[in-house]
Amino acid sequence: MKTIEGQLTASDLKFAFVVSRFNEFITENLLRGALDCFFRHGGVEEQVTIIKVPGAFEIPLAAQNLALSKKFDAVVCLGAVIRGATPHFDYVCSEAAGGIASLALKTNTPIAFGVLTTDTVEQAVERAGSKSGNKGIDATLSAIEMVNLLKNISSA
Ligand code: INI
Repeated sequence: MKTIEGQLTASDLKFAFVVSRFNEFITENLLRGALDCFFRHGGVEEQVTIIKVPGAFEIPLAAQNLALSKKFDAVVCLGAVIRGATPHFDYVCSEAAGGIASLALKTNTPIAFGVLTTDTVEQAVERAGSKSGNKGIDATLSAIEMVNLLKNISSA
């Protein structure tokens, strides 16, 4: 019997972090958590590229170009979509989530979903470095694991 898993080590990995400016007071904290996670798992600054986009709706296009460039081992997508009074929220969420999910399969590249979709600002704050953790950390950890997992699968 054989089990294949991915190690949680980022040394030698090149990562791109796509961050939306919309709700920047939240996304800055997601990025802070994501970078801290990357460095604490052995990643180095020279291997990090940060890409800023206007809003979560624009994340998939930027992530697609990064993945297709083949210059990065993984792309971590960070954003915060907070429900307002109109259905705009639903369109932005579905474009961001659907776009990011299909990209990983289309480009065969680990693309992590660190986009908060919340009903309130408070819920977003809770998930960006306060009482419910930091989704930027979770997304980065899963990307690190997936990069190593894919390497292990191809060398199995
Ligand atoms: N973009 C976000 O990242 N979060 C939001 O909460 C949000 N809301 O609520 O409107 C949002 N809208 C902007 C959108 O992502 C695009 O940038 C815009 O529609 C231009 O294409």
